[in-house]
Amino acid sequence: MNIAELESVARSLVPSGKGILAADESAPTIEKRFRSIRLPSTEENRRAYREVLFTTPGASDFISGVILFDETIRQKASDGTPFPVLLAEQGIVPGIKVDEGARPLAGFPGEKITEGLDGLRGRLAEYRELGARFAKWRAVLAIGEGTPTPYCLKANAHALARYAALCQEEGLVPIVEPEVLMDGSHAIERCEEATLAVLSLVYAELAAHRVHPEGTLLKPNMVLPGEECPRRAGVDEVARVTVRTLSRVVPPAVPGIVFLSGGQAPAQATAHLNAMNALGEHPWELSFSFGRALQDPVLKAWQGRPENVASARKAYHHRAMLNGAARGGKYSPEMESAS
Ligand code: 5MM
Repeated sequence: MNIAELESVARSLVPSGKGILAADESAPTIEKRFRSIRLPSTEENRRAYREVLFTTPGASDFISGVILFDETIRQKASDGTPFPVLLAEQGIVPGIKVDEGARPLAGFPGEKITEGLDGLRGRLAEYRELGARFAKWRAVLAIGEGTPTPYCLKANAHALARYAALCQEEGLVPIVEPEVLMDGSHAIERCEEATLAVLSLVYAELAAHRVHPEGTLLKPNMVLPGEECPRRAGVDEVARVTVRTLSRVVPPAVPGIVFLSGGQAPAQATAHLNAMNALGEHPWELSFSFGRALQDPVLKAWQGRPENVASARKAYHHRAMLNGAARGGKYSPEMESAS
């Protein structure tokens, strides 16, 4: 394991003013996204869409890395350049989603365990050959009656740590993503409790698996009330509670925390990130690894039509720029309408 390289790649993913684009939608997820613009999910449409994102001029001013899916890391731009090469040429670090999805956890109705550990060592070696320098594995925790159970938390924390140790052995920086979902009517306090519980277990397991914290990144949910909770939380409350939760469990040795957006509206996710950074200095960089919050406006603008590529690129660049500003607490909602 080359510790110096792992640390340097991890730090290069969280420089000031930049964050990560999560473009690692698996086949069912991209199909769902394309359905919203009535576009069939063919291999060529998926390739063309990713090409729009990866060839946006100036995106590298705000984007440090891109998470790819297995199909995407093997695809090429129209001029024949492999996507990982195209990104690396712009100074954007290519990454790869290596989990194989969350499936029902046997014996625990309504709960899920993320699969993909079998054969992972070999897949990681291949992804490194293809140009990936970091990886991502997502665990999904739902808040419900009696859930998440301690067993579900432990099983997912264990899998995340086994994945992270294998990544570091293969020279890939693991992004560790335990996502407490926003679905439901729970109060923000329950999200805080569940987030604290999962992160405590994740860091205990990472230490037990001898994972080197300086060569990792954390991708957590922000602490939010459930989507259907009648008591909404203000931007400042979300920022304060999220930072408080993280400061209780995430070691300062971790270089960066790159939030997922989890279904928040794009401007809301940006405002929350901004408010956290505006609170002052933190032990870790607070950044983004957004999927929907970066891409929703792009898909709407693109609609699968070549004549819309310029406006799709504009939408992506704008969203990336706003999140880049939020990295330093310099975003304001008025910037949304400025082009
Ligand atoms: C981009 O979506 C990713 C892939 O999801 P599936 O494995 O379900 O297809 C997803 O892991 C994403 O990286 C995170 O959930 C963050 O995305 P959001 O949209 O929540 O920011």
